[in-house]
Amino acid sequence: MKWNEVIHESNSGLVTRHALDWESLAEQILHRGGSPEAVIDRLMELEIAVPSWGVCTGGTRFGRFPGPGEPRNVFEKLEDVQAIHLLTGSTPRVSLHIPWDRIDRLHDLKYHADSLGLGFDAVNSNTFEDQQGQPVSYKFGSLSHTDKAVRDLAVQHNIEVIEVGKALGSRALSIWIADGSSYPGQSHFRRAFERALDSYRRIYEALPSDWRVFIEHKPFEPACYSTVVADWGISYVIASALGKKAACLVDLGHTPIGGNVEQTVAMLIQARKLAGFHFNDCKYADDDLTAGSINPYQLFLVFVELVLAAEEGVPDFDPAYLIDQSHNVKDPLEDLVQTVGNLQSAYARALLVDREALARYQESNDVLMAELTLQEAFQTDVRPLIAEARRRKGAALNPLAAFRASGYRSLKAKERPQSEKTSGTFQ
Ligand SMILES: [Mn+2]
Repeated sequence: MKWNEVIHESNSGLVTRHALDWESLAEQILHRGGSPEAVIDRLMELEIAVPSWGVCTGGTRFGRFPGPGEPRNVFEKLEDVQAIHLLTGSTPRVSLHIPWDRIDRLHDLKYHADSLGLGFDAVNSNTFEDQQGQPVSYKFGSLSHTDKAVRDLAVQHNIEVIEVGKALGSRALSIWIADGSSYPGQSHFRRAFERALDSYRRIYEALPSDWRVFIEHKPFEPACYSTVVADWGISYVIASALGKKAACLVDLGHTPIGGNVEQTVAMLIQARKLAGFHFNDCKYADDDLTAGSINPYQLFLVFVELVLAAEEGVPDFDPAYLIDQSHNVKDPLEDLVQTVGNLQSAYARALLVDREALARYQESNDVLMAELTLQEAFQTDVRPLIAEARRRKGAALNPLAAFRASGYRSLKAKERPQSEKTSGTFQ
């Protein structure tokens, strides 16, 4: 696929209209006392990692309906991530999942990624399902299991994942443990926590000095009654106990309904323990829907906290932006392109907030004007702004239109007959 030609062709039909829209928006921003060029510069720096499992169709508890042309191995997954990157200009790295992406030829994989212009973000371990031939089972937990042999296996797996990441140039390990209990009485909360912390410590010791480890919390699922790392308080306790290389990852679907995610983000920034994000959206539970599809205002408010922290120069503030979604009914690539657009849009709107005015209204307790200051930015149609940022990076003015016009999916449907089980599906 000659993406340069596809993008050029698509952009040439849109650029005249775009120039008018961009000029009008830039004028509007200037009139409000903002700097359109400063916003564009920041927006062009936004980098989001695509999870390798995201380019495949996800599944639900009820079933999975794979689409045509899905990648059959990690090499093909990288091709798809490259397509998203060239169209959106914002996804230069992929986040692998071991064992779903396990291969022996790591050198070849690194070479393949280099040739596609891609790098590797956080590597993900998996101790939530048993692998073939595994000597002991994760059925009743992994890092917190009552049996030391199971804990040893889970620790060893994480160390192996670090080794994979080192060979590929990753600099972070992301751990989600599924440990927990489904019924009251099943687990001794404090002892399970102590065992988990001890396992985390052993993994932490194996971490290279320039690496970080992301501790992800989740209130339920697969365990239904309790999880060992249920909320950001527990993940903060773990990250603090481990040390400077450990921090807390916020998956936007892992806050109970009604929870204030943006405040959690602000508090983790304040504590110097925000590792980054798993972006997605939800309506009822951990739905892993397209980021910004259900609650775009919340996504905007999260980005407002990030913009404020960056502007205030908070020390150690370097959040990783990762997507964690399950694409069940949309084409996974289209969904990811849409997701990146929604993230660019939330970020652009947050950058448009008049921070001086907001601070002034907060100090004088002018509640209405403080809220309106946020809403003025949120209600701005930033589509010309993000299109302009993409255009300047050589990406598509309208990435979804360019993708559909490319014929990529039908080409891949021919190239990738689904004779084998697609690896890396997400439940
Ligand atoms: Mn996640």
